[in-house]
Amino acid sequence: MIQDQIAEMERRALAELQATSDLVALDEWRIKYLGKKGELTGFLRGMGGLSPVERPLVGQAVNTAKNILETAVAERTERLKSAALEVTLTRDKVDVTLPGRPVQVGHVHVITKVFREIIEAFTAMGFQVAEGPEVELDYYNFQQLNIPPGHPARSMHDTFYFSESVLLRTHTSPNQIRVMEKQKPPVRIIVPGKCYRSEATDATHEFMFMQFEGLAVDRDITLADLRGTLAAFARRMFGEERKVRFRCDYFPYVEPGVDLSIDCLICQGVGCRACKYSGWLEILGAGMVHPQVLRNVDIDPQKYSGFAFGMGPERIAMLKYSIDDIRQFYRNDLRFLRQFA
Ligand code: FA5
Repeated sequence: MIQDQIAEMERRALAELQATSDLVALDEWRIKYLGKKGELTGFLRGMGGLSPVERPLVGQAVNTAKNILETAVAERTERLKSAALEVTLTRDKVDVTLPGRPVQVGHVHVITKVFREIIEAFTAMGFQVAEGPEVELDYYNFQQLNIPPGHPARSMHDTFYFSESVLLRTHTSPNQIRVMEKQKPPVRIIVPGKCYRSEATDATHEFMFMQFEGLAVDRDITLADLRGTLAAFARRMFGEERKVRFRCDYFPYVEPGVDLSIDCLICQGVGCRACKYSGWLEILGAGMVHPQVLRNVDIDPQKYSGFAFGMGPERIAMLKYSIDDIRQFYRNDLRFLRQFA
């Protein structure tokens, strides 16, 4: 009897189902018994040759078997899935009590440290911080600062040019013009940033270095204000006992021009490589803003005067930490840099 064959097939299918151990085997089982060409459908296909009396009985037996097998396979699928999940959970178990991996924490670069100290020193005196571009126009870097094409002062700056009119700024002084074009007196700003000069490096010269431009323009500003401001800065940075030396210097955009040196902390003024055996280390150039520079930005030099300075934080860091070669800062030698953690 066909019903017996169906019952036999059902027993076999259930036994095989119990033997399946993973989802792939389950799929194969499903195709074999419940698929379009599976054994169960085979019984339905053979129903054409049955008598009208047998047909509903066999149909019912097939449906019952189908229900039983579908329920069984659904249960088996669930069981195998949760067994697989169990295996994954056990295998990938995270022990939350284990100590974490140590995270490497860096620290700021020594120049950044000095940079921040300089900013604090000047903002405490009422200066504001401004910024300008590193890729600069000849117009701002030279022309508006009284350095027209062919001026001998250009040879003091070994310039990296992109084109006749575009260059890498050689100093932060172009920001004097940029700021005064937009802001009329009173002006009190500092502009930190990178500068570039195509020059041979030595213990005190890099081809890329930082500068801080300072500019104060108002009524009645005198050289005494410049001296007082810079001396106050030097004492805050290096201590009350520091010796400060002003000397005449020439910059076409100031009149008069000065440079400021500090007695060399590295050799205590005796003479060393860093101070070129002079006992002094120059940290900045400065002066009273040239009347023509003020006129260039439509500020009346009869009414207003100002001072400007440009200092190198690397030189300040050298003094502060007794470093006798500026090139150490950008070599990225961690043995050197970690000293300043
Ligand atoms: C200037 O660059 C002027 N613009 C400064 C200035 C501003 C004068 C405003 C007057 C008014 P000087 O070339 O001397 O001047 O550079 C100023 C400072 O920048 C130096 O004292 C030094 O601290 C630093 N500096 C200059 N060239 C280098 C270099 N190659 N490497 C490291 N630091 C440098």
